[in-house]
Amino acid sequence: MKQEILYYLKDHRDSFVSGEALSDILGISRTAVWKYINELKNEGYSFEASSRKGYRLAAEPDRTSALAVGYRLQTECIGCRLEYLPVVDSTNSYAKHLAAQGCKEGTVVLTECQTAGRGRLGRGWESPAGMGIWMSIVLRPVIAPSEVQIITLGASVAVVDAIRKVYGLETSIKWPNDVILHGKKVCGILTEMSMEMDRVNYLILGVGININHKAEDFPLELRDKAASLRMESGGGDMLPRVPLTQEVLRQLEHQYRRVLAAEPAAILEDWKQRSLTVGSQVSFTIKDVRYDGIANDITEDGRLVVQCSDGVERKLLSGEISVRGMLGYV
Ligand code: BT5
Repeated sequence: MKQEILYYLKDHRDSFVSGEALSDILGISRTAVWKYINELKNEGYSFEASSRKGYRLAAEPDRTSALAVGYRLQTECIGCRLEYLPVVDSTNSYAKHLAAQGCKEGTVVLTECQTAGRGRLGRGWESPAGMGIWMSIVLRPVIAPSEVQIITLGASVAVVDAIRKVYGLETSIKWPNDVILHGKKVCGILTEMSMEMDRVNYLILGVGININHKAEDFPLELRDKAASLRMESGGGDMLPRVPLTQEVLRQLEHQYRRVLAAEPAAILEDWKQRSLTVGSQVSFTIKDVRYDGIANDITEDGRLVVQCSDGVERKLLSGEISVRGMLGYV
């Protein structure tokens, strides 16, 4: 009911709505209306209130709560259930727990702050309170485990497109799926799966986007390679996180539909267009031997195809090797 009150006031934010009207429309008592309004106030919403005219929504907190993100989200699958936790160890771990209990496909776990955010290969992910979007999505695609990589590639395309649409910033993808702005990492994606023999049980797609950090909000050792979208767009006002969260979910739904419709070529094409790595000179090391070459393609299973200077074409699997661009962090 709290949600209905909030959404009604959001839909009518240009006018006052009386407590009586709200109680009639929603079929609850005026005391109940007052109680929910107070709950919303405690969550950071503020209202203009007049005993004659009623309530008008004055300001909303920039919090990636289920209430805020769910408003006019207009997706069918991704975001059908939104779970919001003010603090959590890792949204991926929490989502895994929900998935193992059988939650619906498209369930999204959102938080303000992760105390043990995770990167790939046991690495950590800095996720300070209120600075970014830290969320995980539960998917149950009917595909083989070997096909899962295309979902991660599609997710990085979704993030780039959402950032462009909401903030007008042009980010790029560094193989396999880091999102980069001006040479610094602004987003990382962690896909984890539970599988049985030849089918995927569930997949957890974890997305971390740095939005409002200042340089000093990053640990020293990350400052030369990590940044937030605000820092890289002039460091002005805080960027609102809710519209971007919503747009990422919409774009993810679009990409996920393409996966289910077996359109990997379209996703790969989009990925390549947004990629900094394909077309670049790269170097990598296998068993202490360094190789140089030009990255010229990506395969459906996410391998980077490199034409090496020794004349051999090598297909690199992410997770095994780290590729460095010759010109900084690309
Ligand atoms: C990633 O790993 O880039 C995947 C990050 C996924 C984070 C999301 S947040 C929601 C969900 N829940 C989770 O627990 N995780 C997911 P990787 O490529 O391994 O990058 C990790 C490395 O990036 C670290 O070792 C640091 O060097 C660096 N790093 C850590 N925090 C960072 C940040 N906030 N921004 C940029 N770089 C960071």
